[in-house]
Amino acid sequence: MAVFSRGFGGRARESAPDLPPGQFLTEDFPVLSAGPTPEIYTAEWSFSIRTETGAQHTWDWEQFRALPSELVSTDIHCVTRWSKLGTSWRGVSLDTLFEEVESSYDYVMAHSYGGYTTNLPLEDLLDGKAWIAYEFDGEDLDPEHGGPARLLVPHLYFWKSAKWVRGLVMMKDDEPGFWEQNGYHTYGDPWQEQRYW
Ligand SMILES: Nc1nc2c(c(=O)[nH]1)N[C@H]1C(S)=C(S)[C@@H](COP(=O)(O)O)O[C@H]1N2
Ligand SMILES: [Mo]
Repeated sequence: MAVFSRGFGGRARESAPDLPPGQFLTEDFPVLSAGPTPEIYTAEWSFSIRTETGAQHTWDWEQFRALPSELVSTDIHCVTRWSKLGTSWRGVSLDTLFEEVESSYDYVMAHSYGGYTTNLPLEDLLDGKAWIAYEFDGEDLDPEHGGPARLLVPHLYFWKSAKWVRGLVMMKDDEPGFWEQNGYHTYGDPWQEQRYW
């Protein structure tokens, strides 16, 4: 069998069982943004979850940072074929944030400062699968990587991990976000190679 290596100085899949099909390892941390990095001051930052009743649960930075946080060590997989293994983050579990939220809807649209959106099933945000992350490698999250805080949903392609996230809106039906309207798969499971539709 041919041993191949391509892009990002990566190693081929054979040497890394943690690598989903078609992905290549990278040691650095590429920045992928559809627009400019927004300037967000934590004094003006807030995160909210809005439900079908119009109820809005909002946390300012102080309230958010007072919530229990978790250290998360995880692999991340970008649809442009780079993967990074064993990344380390700190964030607040979506389980913690949803403790206060009552909704019968099954889907979520994540909204970011700057206008980016991405859609997810609610169940992919719960049960220890997703965080609002504010540290990477023990440091405040860089603005380029979504600081002060971003969504982290590592079991799906990384476009689902909305940088500069400012809120979630509950949806009755699945509706496409920014990349999903532009050809990316509605769900985006890297192990199924759900890249595009
Ligand atoms: N707000 C916002 N979030 C975003 C994006 C974006 O353009 N804007 N790009 C997505 C894509 S396609 C990827 S691969 C990751 C990249 O995150 P990184 O720049 O920290 O590597 O962020 C995702 N979240
Ligand atoms: Mo991406």
